[in-house]
Amino acid sequence: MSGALSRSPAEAQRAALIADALAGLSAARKTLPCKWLYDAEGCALFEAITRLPEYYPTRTETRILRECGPAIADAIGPGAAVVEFGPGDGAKAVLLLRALAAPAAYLPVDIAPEWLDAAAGRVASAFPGLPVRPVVADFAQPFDLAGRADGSATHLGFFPGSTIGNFEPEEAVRFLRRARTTLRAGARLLLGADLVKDARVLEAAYDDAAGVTAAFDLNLLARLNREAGADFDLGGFRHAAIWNAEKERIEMHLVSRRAQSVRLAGRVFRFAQGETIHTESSHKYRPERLRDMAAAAGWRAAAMWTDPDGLFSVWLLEG
Ligand code: AVI
Repeated sequence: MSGALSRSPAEAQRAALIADALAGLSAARKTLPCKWLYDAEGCALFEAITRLPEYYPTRTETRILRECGPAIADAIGPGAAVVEFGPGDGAKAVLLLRALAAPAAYLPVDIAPEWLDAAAGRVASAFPGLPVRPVVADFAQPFDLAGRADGSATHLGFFPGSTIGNFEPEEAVRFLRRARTTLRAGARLLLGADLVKDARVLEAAYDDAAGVTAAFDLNLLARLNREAGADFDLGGFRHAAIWNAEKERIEMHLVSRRAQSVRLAGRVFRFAQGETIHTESSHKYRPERLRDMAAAAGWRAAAMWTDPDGLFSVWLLEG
């Protein structure tokens, strides 16, 4: 058997992290994929971010789901099987399922079994008797609901949190197109998307006064030290959140405080003072752009709900 085939999931994950780091740090503009921000420490820091005063998306979307719940439920109707892409701790699913009339089932989809267990457990205890069928899959890649699908119910995809904003726009369209195929005929999708707003509000949301987002970003270097044997000096980098007005996205960067070299997997990477590693993009959308993206993926925007300040949007798309 070859080495690759006999790898444990943890070894395969470490190899993928190293491969991505070597590719990203070799690029003319250094970058690291944002999915690597979420190890156990990163997930805990992200949970803390969602409670920060500056980070408005989570509490605003929660408010929309709560206050517009009856209108959302009316638009969706009874008997939908809810398929949630990346359920986190299942808290938003509980809100949605509570609003909906007679949901048929709950199918959380995630690559990480620990997230699935948390979401499935929370929903199962809030709704005894509701069929809960976790699906282990990477929802950023094509997958099939297969045996988990509910033959009699129509599927309602649920993709809250503006996670769609972490995709490049072309990737977002590909995701939306695949979701239509996965959810099958008659599908609908309830999608949370953050809206374009004042750059100062956005930069504060991604560079909070308590430094939690900075710790979340810098944890990526700590992770590379822990898991990839790199020798990043964490004190040699600082976090920055920059509004890119042309691309309408907040970018997180780790900025090198001085000229320095870092070793990783036998390679040496040189940083000039002020050079950055781009670690995440969080795209913000104008309603018309989101509607066009949905249409490019074959969806029709049936309804949109927002908060009184127009910070965040929740969309019902029909296939
Ligand atoms: C997960 N995702 C939607 C968050 C966002 O707002 O783009 C990740 C995040 N990064 C920094 N703060 C929050």
